[in-house]
Amino acid sequence: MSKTGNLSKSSGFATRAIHQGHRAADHHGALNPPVYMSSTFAFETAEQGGEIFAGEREGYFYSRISNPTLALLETRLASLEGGEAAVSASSGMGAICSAIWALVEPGDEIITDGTLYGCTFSFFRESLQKFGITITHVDLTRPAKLEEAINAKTKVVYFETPANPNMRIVDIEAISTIAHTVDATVVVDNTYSTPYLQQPLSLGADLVVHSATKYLGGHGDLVAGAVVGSAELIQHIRLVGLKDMTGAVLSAQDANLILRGIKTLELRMERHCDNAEKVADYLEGHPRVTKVYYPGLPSFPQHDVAKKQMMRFGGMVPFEVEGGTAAAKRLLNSLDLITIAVSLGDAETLIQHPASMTHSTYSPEELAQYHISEGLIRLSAGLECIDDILADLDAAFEATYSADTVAIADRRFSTTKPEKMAG
Ligand code: 4LM
Repeated sequence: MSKTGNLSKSSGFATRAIHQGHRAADHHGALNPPVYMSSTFAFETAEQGGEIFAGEREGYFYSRISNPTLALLETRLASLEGGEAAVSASSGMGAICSAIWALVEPGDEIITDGTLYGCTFSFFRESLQKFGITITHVDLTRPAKLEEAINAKTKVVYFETPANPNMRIVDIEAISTIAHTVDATVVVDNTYSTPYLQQPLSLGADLVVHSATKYLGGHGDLVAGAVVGSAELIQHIRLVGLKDMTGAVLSAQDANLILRGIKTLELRMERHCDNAEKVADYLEGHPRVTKVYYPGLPSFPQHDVAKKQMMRFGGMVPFEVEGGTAAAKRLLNSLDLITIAVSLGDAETLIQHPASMTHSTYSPEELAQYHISEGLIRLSAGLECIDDILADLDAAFEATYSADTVAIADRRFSTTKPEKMAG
């Protein structure tokens, strides 16, 4: 709320997350803003409608272009990311596609890191390449590699940091500096960090994209996305990428749920980080765990870069266990409280197997090439009591590696198939 609804940049993160952009006096004193469930907006005269369409007068006219509830969410997200403007979308993929389609033309090149969310990877590799855009995967954890690859055709440099699913960290400042030598637009997917932990625009990136389905919404009850950046770029993405190319507009109901979600983003992220740190410590000390990929661990290879650009290290804890994929699946099946599901950033602790789920868009060769192990397990630390999360993991490890479980699983694997086939 706040009387003016327009807080200064020096106001704290949580204060802006709760108040920015809402002036109660404009809405009968309502503490919470009304939800504008309207696809279209009435004009008082034909002339007024024409002027609004021509951009000569401010006003709403159709919710695919803008809507007051979406506008409030966009104002708030822009403030939290430190951008001039934002545009919301009906999914993270809707946001990414709307931004990228608006930035490139046939003949252009996009450089991306090879580790990306599975559908972002297939969007670049399959969808965009069909339209004459070259996609070059470069190891962006090594800025010198970008220096070698970048050229006059490079229009976009795109990455996630931490990257889904293996937490590779890209130095946003170093990559942005190199990308700007050829005026490429730097796009960072900040879904894993949220603006509470990391603000890519302040480190030189041009655009931030989000799957708001995750931490921003925070409750697993909606699918949404957003792009944040300069007013000029966002206007172009709204009027070309979103309005004409994807039409991926967010519903006002879901925008309202995200507005509610981000009021508690700071509190939730602190708890996600607390729980993830404890899970990472537990896993690192477990004799059956062969690798833990958590940037907060001093053993993580890019711990220093993460420390430089992130306030804390997020809620995602990928790891590998002894016995590879078969043991990984047994572990998942042995859990009770922790839910087997894709997505992340919810109140519930979620766990999944990227090679067969979120990253099944990668071929086995691509998984190997881009450092995504076939046996990798990805845990999204929820908000439950940490003792209960650890107890569930403990019981599942016990069940997975007890001599009986292994023997039964092995017997089932080696006998049932041939018998069935013979019958
Ligand atoms: C998942 N992720 O990983 P929508 N960017 C990142 C993501 O992780 C995702 C998207 C964009 C998962 C979904 C099943 C870093 C999604 C795409 O799903 O379109 O909102 O976001 O489990």
